[in-house]
Amino acid sequence: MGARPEIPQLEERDGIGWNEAGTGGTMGYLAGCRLWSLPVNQKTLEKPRTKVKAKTQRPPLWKVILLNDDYTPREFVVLVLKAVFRMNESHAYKVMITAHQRGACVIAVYTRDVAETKAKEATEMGRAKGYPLYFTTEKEA
Ligand code: TYC
Repeated sequence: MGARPEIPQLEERDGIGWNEAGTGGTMGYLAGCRLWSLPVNQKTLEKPRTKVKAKTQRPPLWKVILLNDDYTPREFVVLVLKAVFRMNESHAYKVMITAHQRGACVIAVYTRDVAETKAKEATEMGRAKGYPLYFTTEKEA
């Protein structure tokens, strides 16, 4: 014979009360007496046991990458970086020279939509002048 299960503490012993603490089910009480109990899956009155956690997921970020080429004038690359990526002169120059020396340079990260739009816009500025200037995007690891 196992020990009788302990009657859980009631919030309300007079009148019909509900108790769920540690029971794994719901029990009904009247004047301190247990009238019935329901297993978890038959409960008709149920309070959420856990707080709903609001998950605010950040969108993944995408890199915009500037590729070097042999034809686009340096000043033009700087002009595009300033216009499309809102860089100041010295930052734009540093980015341009990094791409020039290393072959490519990550310019900035944005949401996918913004990254793709800016890369297209910047590439198009070069194309309009007949330059092979190219900006691409890549999902951040
Ligand atoms: N390499 C080019 C030149 O010497 C300049 C340049 C720099 C072009 C960076 C593209 O992403 C680039 N005129």
